[in-house]
Amino acid sequence: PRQDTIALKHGAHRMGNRTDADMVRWRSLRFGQFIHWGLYAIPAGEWNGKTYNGAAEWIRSWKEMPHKAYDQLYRQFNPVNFNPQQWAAQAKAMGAKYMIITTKHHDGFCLWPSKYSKYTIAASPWKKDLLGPMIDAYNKAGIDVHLYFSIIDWNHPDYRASLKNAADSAAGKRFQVFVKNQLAELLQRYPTIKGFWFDGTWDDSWKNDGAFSDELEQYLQALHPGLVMGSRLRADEKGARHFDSNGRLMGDYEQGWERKLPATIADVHGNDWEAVMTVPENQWGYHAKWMGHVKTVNEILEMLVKSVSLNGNFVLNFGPKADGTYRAEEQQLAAGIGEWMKVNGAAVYDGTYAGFEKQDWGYYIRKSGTDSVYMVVFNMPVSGSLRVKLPARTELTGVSMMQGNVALAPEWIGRNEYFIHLPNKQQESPMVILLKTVKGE
Ligand code: JFZ
Repeated sequence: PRQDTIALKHGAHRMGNRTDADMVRWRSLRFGQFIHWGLYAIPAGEWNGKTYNGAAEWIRSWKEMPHKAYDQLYRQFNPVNFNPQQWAAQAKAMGAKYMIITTKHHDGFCLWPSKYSKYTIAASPWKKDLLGPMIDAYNKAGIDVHLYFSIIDWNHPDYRASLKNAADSAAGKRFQVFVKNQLAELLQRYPTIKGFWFDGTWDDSWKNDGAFSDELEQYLQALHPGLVMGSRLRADEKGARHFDSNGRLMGDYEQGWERKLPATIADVHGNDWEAVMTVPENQWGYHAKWMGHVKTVNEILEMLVKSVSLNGNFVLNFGPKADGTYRAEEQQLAAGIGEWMKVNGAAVYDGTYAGFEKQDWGYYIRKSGTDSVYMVVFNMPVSGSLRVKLPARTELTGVSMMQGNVALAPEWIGRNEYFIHLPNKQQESPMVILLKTVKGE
């Protein structure tokens, strides 16, 4: 291993990926659901007859919407059609194995009745906890739950983006205690959660106190051993985020893949990673008027498969409406993804980088620790023939189509290359072929 050049107290504390059971589990799940739900679902990207072109959950920062108006929305938050069992059933049918829910976004509104804030679900007409029933329903459906938590808090009087004087510093200290209290409260109330997904950590007040985020991470690990937390939480003592000043990843996985994916395995530097993706261009919370391209089932499947083929997890975002229901586009998308996953999910779960030379037809995924390699075909060649080049000292012992378990006879091209000829060149969705291999001399 290369030598670190800078001595750091609050840099990375681990070399390489975590190998414990909780992390192995997280890594095997591969497909997650993100949910952005909060007060921003009420204006839904519109105020006073005007449409906000930014992300719906950021509407409070729009000059057209007075803070005062936004900060009264909690008086209307009443998701009468909220059905956590239905939410969990939809996620399960889609094939998601974990879920990340916004406990508190930048606006500071808490979906749980936090005893450290008055700005919570308890003050709304709904009154009751939303997180507890949601976590229970998802867990019952066999889905792990992680909690999104924004450090930026537009509602808290002590939050400062930067600390400019002694009064700011004092407020900053109080704010840190508040954050610690809320996180401990979440762990205490919801002991089945598997991790935190931190956000809103880019302000100077946070970046310039690497000691605090380091201690916070260790404090949470001690309260709840095995917790999974990404690289967005911490900064080192020089203000470097995600990667410390020596270029080493902080946290359990790289959390910077936001609405973008790595292109090749070299881009992930051997680290665990997760990508989060919106359905339209850039909307996380519910926006009544989606702008720009809306991703299709096949586009999402390709992103999921590509992520897994490069050792990553893929998380698809949903933005439920204020009444607790999902827009039709999201319901249809979830159902369409689920249809494919039902047949082909085995290629995704517990999938890893295969170590095969990439071909233009799509992606290889290796079932972790085995000689089973899936080919997921997104770009069918007009010839109907798929080229496979085996790595050195690998033999092909079986080829079959996932759908219907139909055996195929590969044609040997020469050296270590084969063609797989497909009976049908027409395909409406990505098709999967399973290769069985053995290691030779
Ligand atoms: C943040 C939030 O501001 C946004 O509302 C949403 O919750 C999203 C998941 O996270 O937005 C970001 C954060 C980081 C990057 C981009 C948008 N980034 O690192 O490129």
